[in-house]
Amino acid sequence: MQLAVLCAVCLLPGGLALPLPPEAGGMSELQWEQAQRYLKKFYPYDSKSRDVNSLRAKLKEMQQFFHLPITGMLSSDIIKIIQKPRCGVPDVAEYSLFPDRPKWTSKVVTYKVISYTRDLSHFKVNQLVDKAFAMWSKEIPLQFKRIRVGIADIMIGFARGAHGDSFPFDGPGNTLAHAFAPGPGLGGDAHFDEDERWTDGTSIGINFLFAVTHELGHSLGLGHSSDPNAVMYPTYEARDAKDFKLSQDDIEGIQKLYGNIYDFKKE
Ligand SMILES: [Ca+2]
Ligand SMILES: [Zn+2]
Ligand SMILES: [Zn+2]
Repeated sequence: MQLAVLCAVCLLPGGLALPLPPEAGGMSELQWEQAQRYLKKFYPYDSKSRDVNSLRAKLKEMQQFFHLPITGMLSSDIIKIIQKPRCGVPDVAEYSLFPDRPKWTSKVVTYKVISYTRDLSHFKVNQLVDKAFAMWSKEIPLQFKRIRVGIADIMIGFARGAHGDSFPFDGPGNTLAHAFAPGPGLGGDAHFDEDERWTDGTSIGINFLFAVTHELGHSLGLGHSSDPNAVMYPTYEARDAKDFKLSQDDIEGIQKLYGNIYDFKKE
């Protein structure tokens, strides 16, 4: 599938206090272990540069993504990023490895909400999902249609822990959601961690509109953006709900895949 292959958790032999490698940058053992797990999960592809030290290469990739000095060593800046809640999709999209970036080829793409959160009413979830789709469809010649029965291209749902796709959620915090790039089966589907506290912006928690707009970007074929203003930025930051909209970077990305809606209308 288009989502990353998650690696098994890497554990050091218990009780054996190994000296930390220079890449640990003088951080604590706990932080170094946290960083290793994070790098393996969100930077899963081994770089072509046969760097024997793949963790150093991954650290460099991460530093490049987040516009940090590229040292290949752990730093407090990285620790700060690691501790933020975020999307479960890696920062190096798998599709960028293939010449054919997956996208929907039909003009109408169907979607369906298959399970709900206890935190918001069904009505509210449906309304916010519609709103998120509208934000994307405004920019591209693609229509989205909600269906109530049968299998939709994009199946949207909430689940906790293991939920049938080999990318189990991790309890409150950390990974908030993930989605699959366009394709059959799981392709296009978007999953939200029911162990988060979801909100429509009227209370404390993770703003569902922000999260679903981001995940639908993946469902349409976008990877993560390193532009902090982009909806497709990988970490979650509470934003002003009133001004929430796609950034220029998101719009350019999605139009690169599907073209501009105005060009389409002229035809
Ligand atoms: Ca979580
Ligand atoms: Zn994401
Ligand atoms: Zn899932």
